[in-house]
Amino acid sequence: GENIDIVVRNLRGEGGLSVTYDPIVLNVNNMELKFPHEQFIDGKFVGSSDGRTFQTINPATEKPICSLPLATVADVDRAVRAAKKAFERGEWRQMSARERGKRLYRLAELMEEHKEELATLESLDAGAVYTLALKTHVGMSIDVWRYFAGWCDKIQGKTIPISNARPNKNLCLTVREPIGVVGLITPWNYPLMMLSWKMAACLAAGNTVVHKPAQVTPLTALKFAELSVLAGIPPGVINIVTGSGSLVGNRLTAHPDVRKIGFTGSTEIGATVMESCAKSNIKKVSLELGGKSPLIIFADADLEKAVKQACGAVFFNKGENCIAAGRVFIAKSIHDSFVKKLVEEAKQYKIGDPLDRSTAHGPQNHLAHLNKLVEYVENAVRDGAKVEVGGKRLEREGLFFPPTILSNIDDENFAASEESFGPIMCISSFDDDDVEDVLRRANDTEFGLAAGVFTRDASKSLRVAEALHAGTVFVNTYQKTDVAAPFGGFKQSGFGKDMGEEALNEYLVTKTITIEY
Ligand code: TAP
Repeated sequence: GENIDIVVRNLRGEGGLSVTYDPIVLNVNNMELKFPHEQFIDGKFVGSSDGRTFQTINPATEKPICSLPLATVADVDRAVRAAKKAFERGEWRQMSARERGKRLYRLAELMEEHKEELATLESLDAGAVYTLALKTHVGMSIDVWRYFAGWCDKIQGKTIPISNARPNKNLCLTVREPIGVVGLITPWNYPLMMLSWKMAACLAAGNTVVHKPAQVTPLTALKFAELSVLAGIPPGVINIVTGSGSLVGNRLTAHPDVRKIGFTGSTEIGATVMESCAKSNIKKVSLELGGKSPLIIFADADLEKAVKQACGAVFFNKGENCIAAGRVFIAKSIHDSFVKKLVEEAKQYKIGDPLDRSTAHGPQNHLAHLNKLVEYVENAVRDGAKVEVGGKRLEREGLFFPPTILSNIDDENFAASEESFGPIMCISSFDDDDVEDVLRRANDTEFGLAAGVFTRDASKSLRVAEALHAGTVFVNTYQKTDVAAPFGGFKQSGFGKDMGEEALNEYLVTKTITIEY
């Protein structure tokens, strides 16, 4: 490709910031889309140490978009060295917290200016429906950068009354400090948003970072890296390595100079990450893992709303959604009519090209995932599930799997406990009057990410919300997350929060200073 030099001159009157790279240029979605396709280390876009590459695929066409460097252990080590230097000796550490905040605000502004490009890229690389990508994948990313930009100069310690060493006196205070080099490892379902949820809090706290996006969806992270240069984030503060989890991710978790890992992904890999963090150098770690979130619909719910929300709870982002309602419990007295309405609603989702403005349901993220969904339905049916609608790959170009509804899922069914991470609603029924029993079944899972309840009875909703073992409970709504509200799981859904003030704790350490006078 051609070499381009982007200079932002009108950015609050400041100019001179530029970034040079070898771009991929596509004419797509009524725009010229330019983006880097190399990894980003120490402020520069570079290839891998051994020159090897891999391709990233557009799931709507199954055709390659471009090739990227397949990072090596040497690349990770180089990125960690850059991050360490930036943390220990760079401008980042010297600048005031308020200045750090200004640059993060500027980054959010640049993301806003480039949101159509970012959303188009997310659509091409992850199969995200463009309209949803604008609002959620990119929109919520921008929000989270703004939210944490505002925290930078509000991170403060305490003055604590301790007993005095008489006749002298003592003053005790705490200071909240960044940890150092942080490794971030994220999945493919919301590539830019998962990066942003973690990295915004991490940088607001003053750390430096090496990020590994999922290998199947690396592109928005690289476009983001380009914008970070234009926002004035110094070299080495953000590094993005593109490669596999088993090699690059594993090296990050084991690296002796990385002091914290923020991980989002499966429970299985989360366990190996935690083990590697423990064995290498007792890294601090936070894990956002799998879920099988129960949604309970009581007979006294606003049923029209509950139908729409239950479908959204499962089919949002083609089900590639960590808090997707993995199990829907419906009161027996309304079960049959409610399922009928759900099926009607599921059939209305317009399936097609994710860039088409009228599409509601795009292709699944990548082939291996789609194949797992096909197998998931087969296993559920083997265990007694009834397919109400969908259930098979669509015969058309692209990785399309329709909104699917399975009923008659009893507690022993494979689909009662396994996460699908796709657009598959798993329905079980319960006795209207036995609230205790449905709560027991809803909590009978090793996951605890989210849960939901629909009822018009206010005290029932509060009793149920209190009894559900999940990090987030929705009442008469679902899917309503916000950058200001802490988000994260219980049990094997992991620990440590993203978003909200609490997320800062994941990226800070507290120093106690005691003075005698
Ligand atoms: P994973 O297979 O766990 O992958 C997540 C990330 O970890 C990827 O970047 C992956 O790299 C990397 N990785 C793989 N092996 C590794 C290792 N040995 N050491 C370090 N890193 C390694 O998950 P997935 O299938 O991509 O994502 C789906 C899962 O994520 C679901 O279970 C879902 O529930 C969960 N999820 C949870 C949340 C929250 S907030 N709790 C949000 C989204 C998703 P590569 O894949 O590139 O090789």
